[in-house]
Amino acid sequence: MAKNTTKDYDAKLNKTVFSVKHQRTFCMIKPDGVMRGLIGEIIRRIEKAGLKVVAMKMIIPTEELIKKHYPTSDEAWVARLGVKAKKGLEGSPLTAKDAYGTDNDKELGDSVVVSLIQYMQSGPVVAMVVEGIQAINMVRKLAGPTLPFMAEMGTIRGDFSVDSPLVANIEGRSIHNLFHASENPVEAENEIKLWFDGEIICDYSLGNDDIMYCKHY
Ligand code: IDP
Ligand code: MG
Repeated sequence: MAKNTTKDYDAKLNKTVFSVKHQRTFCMIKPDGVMRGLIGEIIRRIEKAGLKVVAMKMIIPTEELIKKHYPTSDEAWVARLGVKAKKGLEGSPLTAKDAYGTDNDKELGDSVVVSLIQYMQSGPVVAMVVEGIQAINMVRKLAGPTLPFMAEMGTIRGDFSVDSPLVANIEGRSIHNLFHASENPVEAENEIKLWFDGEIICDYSLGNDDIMYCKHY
């Protein structure tokens, strides 16, 4: 069996470092973010962290695109939305049945999906592909958790919203949380393919690369 040479090792290491440094994620400024004039503010935060926007466009998504983006035919995913909505009631005097007329996770998730489609078509969105070290986790960190009233200050959702499912679900609307970011590598890959299928994703260097990382891969 061939022995691993230092050269093989270096090549493997370079490849690994390359894939970490050039990880790509999908993110999107939702209609409330666009209509509140926060496009620049949100992109500024992405760039300030050292991440790079490598593709971008503004569109009003079709219902078909939204349904593909959110796996609305996946029962487990829909039920997870219901669980999240219930979590938002923790600490309030209301039960899920009081607030939503049901405590069934799937039924609750289904009503969230309907309002989510309306929300995502209420205006244009800015869809982006962002690249950089651990970009998926980094952009989620910049976004903050789903429910703005629980999101820390300093995050996009925490700084620009106080929305809570307690109010949103009773009003029959989606949580307005300004921004979407892929949660994991599988979501990132699917969402980039869905939103930028066949479109050019740009390859360029940032002026800070030399100072931040010293070495090019
Ligand atoms: P994420 O956007 O943080 O990844 P998901 O659980 O994937 O959160 O939910 C997708 C979107 O559905 C959320 O960003 C939010 O706009 C909406 N949403 C989530 N939970 C609720 C809810 O309880 N009520 C209304 N809308 C919700
Ligand atoms: Mg999600």
